[in-house]
Amino acid sequence: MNDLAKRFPQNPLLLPKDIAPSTAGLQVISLLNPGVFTFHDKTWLLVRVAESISQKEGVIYFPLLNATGNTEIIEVPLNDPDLIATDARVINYKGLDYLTTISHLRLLSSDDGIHFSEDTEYPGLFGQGYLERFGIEDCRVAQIGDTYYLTFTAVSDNGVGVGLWTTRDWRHFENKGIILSPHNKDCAIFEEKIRNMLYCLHRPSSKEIGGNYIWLAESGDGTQWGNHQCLIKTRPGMWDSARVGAGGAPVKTERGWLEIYHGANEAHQYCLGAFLMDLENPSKIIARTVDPIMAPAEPYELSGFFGYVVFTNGHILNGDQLTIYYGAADEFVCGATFSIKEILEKLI
Ligand code: MAN
Repeated sequence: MNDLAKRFPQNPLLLPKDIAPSTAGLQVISLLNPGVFTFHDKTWLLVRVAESISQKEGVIYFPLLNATGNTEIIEVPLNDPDLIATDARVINYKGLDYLTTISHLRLLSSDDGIHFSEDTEYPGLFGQGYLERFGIEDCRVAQIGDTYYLTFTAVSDNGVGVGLWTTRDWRHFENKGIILSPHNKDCAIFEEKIRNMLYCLHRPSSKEIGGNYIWLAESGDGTQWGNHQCLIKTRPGMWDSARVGAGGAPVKTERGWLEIYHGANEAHQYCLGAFLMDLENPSKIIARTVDPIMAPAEPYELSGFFGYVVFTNGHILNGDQLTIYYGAADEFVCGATFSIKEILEKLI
């Protein structure tokens, strides 16, 4: 492979058929973009499970949580003139946007980092209330002391924002509500305070002036975020020309905070790159990779629910080795390792 990632030979590690649907009648369409953490000496994945019902010819379904918290499936004929269905992920019906799947998060653990399984003592996490009617997605997990911060994408007809839950034991959760209002996603909290403040990367989007850029914010308590600064922009004509967004928690290195991020071009092709922030002042960018450090290449990355995608939002650090877990083609969960040294060599 012509990039820096050493993919696991066992890839894909998890396929949709490996996970049981959350409710009878639903079907798991894809498994993707896991949050990653260690707990009780095991590696854990908080996997995004996207569900719908089996596709039927001539119609399209869109699932959502109704007022009683149950999943309801709306069915629209494909030839309905009010339907725009050109993207496998999102549709527009009668002028409003919907998702074609609804996501929740499932906990899986492993002793070897390769074979993952569920434990009934740790049930899945589901969207709650009207701000999560279209599901919760792409959760980053940051551990600070003995508290885990879960920042995820909360989707509803009101918009796409960032929700926060905290936990210490993965059985009891505190729901802190929406911490970054729409349109915002890809929120990764630094796992260490800097000058007694918490920091996060996040990705607000602006439809008119501006774009899909990575921002930095700081907070005293993890719920109220301020002092927002714009850090990383899209680059015209390059692989990250249309959108950029943070991956997992920044990694502390002797040269600075290292962040693996995703970038996509106008054709919605997702690759990974890296940038480096100053250790004392993370709003200062020291360097950014020119070429992707990982680009879709394997069959399971090139074709699936939404092909030509590698997307990570979690990793495990062990000395120089960074093991990322990633969503491939928006359908499978995979693993790969990087050498931190090799990434830093590209950051000059
Ligand atoms: C984009 C994609 C989808 C996701 C929606 C809402 O369209 O990332 O996978 O479901 O945004 O977050």
